[in-house]
Amino acid sequence: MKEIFLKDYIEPNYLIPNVELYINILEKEAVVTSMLTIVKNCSGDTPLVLDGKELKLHSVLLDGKEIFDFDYSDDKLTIKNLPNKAVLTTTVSIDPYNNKSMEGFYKSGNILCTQNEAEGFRRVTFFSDRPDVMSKYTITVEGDKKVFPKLLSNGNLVESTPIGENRLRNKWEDPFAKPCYLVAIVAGDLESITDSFTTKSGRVIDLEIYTDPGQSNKAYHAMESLKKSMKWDEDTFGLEYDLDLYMVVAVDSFNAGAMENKGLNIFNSAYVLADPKTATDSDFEGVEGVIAHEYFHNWTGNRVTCRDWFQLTLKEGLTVFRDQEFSSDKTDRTVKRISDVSILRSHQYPEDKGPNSHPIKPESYFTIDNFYTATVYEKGAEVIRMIFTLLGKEKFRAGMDLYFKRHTGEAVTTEDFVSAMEDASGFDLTQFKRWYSQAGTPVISVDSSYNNGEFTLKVKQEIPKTSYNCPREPLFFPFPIGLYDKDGRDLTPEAGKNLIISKEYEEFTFKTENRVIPSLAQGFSAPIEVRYNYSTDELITLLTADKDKFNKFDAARRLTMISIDTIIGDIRTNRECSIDKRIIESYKKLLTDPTLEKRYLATLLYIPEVKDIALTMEEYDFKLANRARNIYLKQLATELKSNLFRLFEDNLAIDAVAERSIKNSALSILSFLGDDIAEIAQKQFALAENMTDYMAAFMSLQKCSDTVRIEANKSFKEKWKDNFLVMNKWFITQAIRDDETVLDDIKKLSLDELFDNTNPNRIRSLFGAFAGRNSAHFHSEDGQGYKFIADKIIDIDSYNSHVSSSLASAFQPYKYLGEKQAKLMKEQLIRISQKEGISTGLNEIILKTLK
Ligand code: HT7
Ligand code: ZN
Repeated sequence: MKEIFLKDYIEPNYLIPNVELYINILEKEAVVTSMLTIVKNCSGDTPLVLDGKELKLHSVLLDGKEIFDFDYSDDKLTIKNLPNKAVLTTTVSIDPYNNKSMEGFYKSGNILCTQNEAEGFRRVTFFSDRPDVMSKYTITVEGDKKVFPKLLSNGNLVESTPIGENRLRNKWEDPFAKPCYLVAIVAGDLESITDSFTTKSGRVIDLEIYTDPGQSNKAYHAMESLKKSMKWDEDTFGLEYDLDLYMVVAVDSFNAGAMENKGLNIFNSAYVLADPKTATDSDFEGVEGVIAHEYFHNWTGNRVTCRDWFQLTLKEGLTVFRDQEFSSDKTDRTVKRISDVSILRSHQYPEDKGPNSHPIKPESYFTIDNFYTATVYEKGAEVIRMIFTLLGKEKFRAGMDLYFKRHTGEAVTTEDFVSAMEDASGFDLTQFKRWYSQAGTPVISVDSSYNNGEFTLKVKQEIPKTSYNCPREPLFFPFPIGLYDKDGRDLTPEAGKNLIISKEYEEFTFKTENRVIPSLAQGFSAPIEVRYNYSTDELITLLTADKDKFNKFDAARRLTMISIDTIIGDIRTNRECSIDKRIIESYKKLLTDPTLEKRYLATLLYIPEVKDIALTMEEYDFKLANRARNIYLKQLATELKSNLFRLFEDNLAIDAVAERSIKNSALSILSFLGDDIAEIAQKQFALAENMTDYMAAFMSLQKCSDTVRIEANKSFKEKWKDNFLVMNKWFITQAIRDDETVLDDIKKLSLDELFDNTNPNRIRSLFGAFAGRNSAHFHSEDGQGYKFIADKIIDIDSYNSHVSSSLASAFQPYKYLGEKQAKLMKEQLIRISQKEGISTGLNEIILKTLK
């Protein structure tokens, strides 16, 4: 394993301004001929070293003449004594049909497609596989026209030629230079829907979405989302699409969500196909968000790309920020913010406490595949959001304009981005830049005092020690606050709205007539953990009165966590458990408050995941966390039963997102009453005309007695067995069931004819959901959960290291487990590490976890 360091970056020794690629798809292999224009970019007689993985080399030609003086070993092709400029032609064979890694050129169902980010292109042909080598590509794809009537690549189709009776050859040209990770090739019998978008300068862009035959009628929502994204990027950032054609292809086998290849996005079908019968409201939002994200990459990622992979957050953090803003504008800003922060808290915060903690811009890696993380993406987006908050909307926009003016067509660094922001705004971001190089979730402990008409907040910031070795200097971030009196009157002074924290310890004093209640870091102003010793009454006041809707939600979250924490204490000391009556009463008021938006009210009915609770414990005890959660939710459901039933019934009549959201949130809490809800859930399950209601009812039926549950399981499977995406939901539901028998069921399901252990979506739905979302049973006391997942990781790693490595993140809590659980987990970690031939990516995760 070789560690790669940012400090070792050097410019490429050779540039490749032009690439001509011929891909000839045959029955058993594809033959790839590439003609690279190579230009020396260094002095001396440095050899040319190209990357190439699992390529069967046929020939190497230099300026048209075959040469033999080269070396192809350890995934590198080395050629010495090159002139300053030459055309290098290589011909290789690759086998897309048996490429289960899903990197490079591979088969998904009946479609052949590529996934080249981060380092897949080296599996297609010999190339300098790094993002700062930018080339103009002409790509010709040839194949049997019956099997592959559609042959697609980046840019514009410039020639389409029948070859004899059976074959077709399509030539594509992309006028914009790009790194090789953005190259895409697709071949298949594809159906499509088409549309167009007229840009602000009047150019007409053809839009095409391709799917498997019979599926394209589910792509209309994706198409609408694409057009909305194009318009939003023009309106918000002045960014116009630059090619004449934008294509999206949906495939069922894909390692991630989607890929932003220039002009030819390739998507996991889960983020393209959606109709109300088969997709939930949340799936619809997922499609809109991912379509937007990949489209926005056209500028933040493609036209301005990363100099090296350490800069990944340059494109990912910024593009996530952009897609979050888009979705906020298109849906409900507060609800979206709460959902984004919840993802950050339940994925990125644990990552920061775990073995793979890293700053948004790491300084070293063994394989970059392990850094497509919540830290680089979601925390990266929070860092951009802080710049946005600090600079304000206009200056942020000026910074973006300057960034594109300076860097379009270049491969740049995060420093280049921050410099553009500073230069355009005059805002000094020197200290702020520490966010790029420091890991860990800062803990902001706030204390308050009241004396002689002065309310003082004492703010202390601590950067925790993490598994990543880096400085822990004070950070600079916005910290807007509100102040409320005990009756909920808003007394926020103007000065409170623009507070900034920059030191380890700071005090802020406000003149108030009485002691007040602070609402801190409003809007979740920074990716920090705010600690303040609120009393239950203070939180209830904020829950009732806080005008900052994020912090109003956060008051509900804090009250829930306090209730569960109290129950944990009660269980530990054998006391009777009960939820504070004041909390119940305040919920009753909320549930009947007509001024609250329904979707927002649904977020206030906050249900934490078991791991969110365990994370607050010094030593993670998932079983106890699960027990306390169940007790809490059952009591909440009992106390609020009539209110929740009323809420459920009052929202039955209108079939719209908001009504479905509040109705099903009520049902979800009521489901902790077990068979009491069987009747209403069965009715909804039988009559539902949309997947949102159907799934909500199905999930609730999982909590009923076995006969009711098994009946629902059978009926679901029978109805949807032929729908790949809907069946993923069924597998997830089975995997996250809270029951001692769940692992035995999962073992049986892994042999089910509908299960395919080479399909990443299926793996994530069954094994990933069990390991990541069924904490109570994955961490079972007999260690069988660990053993089962370890077996799967070992097996999957032999063909798909991306999926095996991400499954291995389930072992992240290792260092926080009690002695007995830790010993059981360690046995499995060691077993994996000792397996011969495990991938570099998996090895990196396991060794870091064991450290
Ligand atoms: N930029 C894309 C990253 C991606 C990826 C990374 C590793 C392995 C497979 C992958 N598929 C797509 C996705 C995005 O952020 O838009
Ligand atoms: Zn992205």
